[in-house]
Amino acid sequence: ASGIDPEVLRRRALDALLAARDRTTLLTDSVDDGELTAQHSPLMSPLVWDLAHIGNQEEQWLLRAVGGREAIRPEIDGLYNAFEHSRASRPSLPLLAPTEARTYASDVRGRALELLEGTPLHEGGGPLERAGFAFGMIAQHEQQHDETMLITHQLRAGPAALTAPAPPEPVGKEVIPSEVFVPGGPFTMGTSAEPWALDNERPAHRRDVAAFHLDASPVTCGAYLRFIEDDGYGDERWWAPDGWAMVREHGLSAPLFWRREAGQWLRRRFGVTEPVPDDEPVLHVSWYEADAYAHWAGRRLPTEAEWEKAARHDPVSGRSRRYPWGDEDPTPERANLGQRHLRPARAGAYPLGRSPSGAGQLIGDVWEWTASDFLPYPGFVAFPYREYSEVFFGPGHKVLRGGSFAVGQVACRGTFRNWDLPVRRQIFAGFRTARDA
Ligand code: AVJ
Ligand code: FE
Repeated sequence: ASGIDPEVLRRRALDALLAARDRTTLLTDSVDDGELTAQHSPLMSPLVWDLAHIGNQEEQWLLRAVGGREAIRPEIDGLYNAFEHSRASRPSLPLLAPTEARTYASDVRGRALELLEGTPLHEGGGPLERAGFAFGMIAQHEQQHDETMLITHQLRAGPAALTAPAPPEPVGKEVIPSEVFVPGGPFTMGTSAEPWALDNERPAHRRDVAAFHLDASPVTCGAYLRFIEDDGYGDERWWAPDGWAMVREHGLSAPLFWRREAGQWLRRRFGVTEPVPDDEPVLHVSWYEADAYAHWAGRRLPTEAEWEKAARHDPVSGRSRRYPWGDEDPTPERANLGQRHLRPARAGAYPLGRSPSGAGQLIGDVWEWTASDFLPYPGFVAFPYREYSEVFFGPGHKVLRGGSFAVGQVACRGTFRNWDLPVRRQIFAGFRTARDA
């Protein structure tokens, strides 16, 4: 039981669905039809696939599963099933054309909003309806694809299609400590109360975590440059064997989108080339690069449990918060989320977002690689479909925490778990490091 008034949840679902659709529209209207159907990278779907897939998931879970409606276009389900076709193969499928995809997604949305208005969300309902779970899940799904589409925008060649104001600067002359101390002892990990928490965040359970130190901010580009300049990419000692193989095979020498020209490090960011900023969290590094940097620095990546304890545990009350700053939802003063800015804020920004341990920028800015494999919590139950989380559990995927500037706030919280392959670099991922106390 979430204890939240169903009418509040209905309003929240509406706001989250509308916010997601505003962003989806911008991401798909800011390039021409040729770019919507093109493949900008074999790692990504054409943008027009994401658009119709968003509509198709919404149709399946809201209109059909919750509403009991007939399929609008049953013949397209297979095209938009992520497990039937690899991303690389999607451009050659008979996909809906841009105009059809837009019409389909907005047709589904119109009916879904009617359904939201008419569906009882109280405790006595079924598991999809209760507390508006299916509506919250679908809003999260669209916001996750908005992040995926922003990755496609970052990978596309050509001049900028999107712009955004700079994120806030760190305030005053406050010197942030380089690391914070988190005392040892048990804490509550995961959640059984958050109404729209996804299956992999459940259930709440106790975890014992030994005392450790954690970087107060994500590792910056400037710090990462010292690793590069110390021949970090050329020194096998720092690398996991598969990471070293990746470095050799692809000749890696810096984060994705960086290059060195006339003695200066530059990066390409949404169609603009600019100097690498020293004190901004580093982005576009794989798990292997994060892990190698940590070893070079004489440190290690935090485990997922350490990350969550530093972010949520309140030593005064002994309970775990929804967010580092407390239980209140994110605001623009607390975290860099939702594509308001198209880059992370400098280390030390968002003082109002800090955790009781004193760590900053845990939520928003950059996804943070952890040392941990993506595994189920004790008592995990797949819901509502095995393909959301369960099929990805295992040593192949590493957990990322905290969300990036690109993810919407409904899909980001202290318990939210993301995962990816350790070789992936196109995602908006950075990291921070830890050490035993
Ligand atoms: C949780 C971000 C890994 O993008 O593959 C979207 C989210 N799942 N559609 C992904 C998701 C189904 C997922 N991640
Ligand atoms: Fe999806």
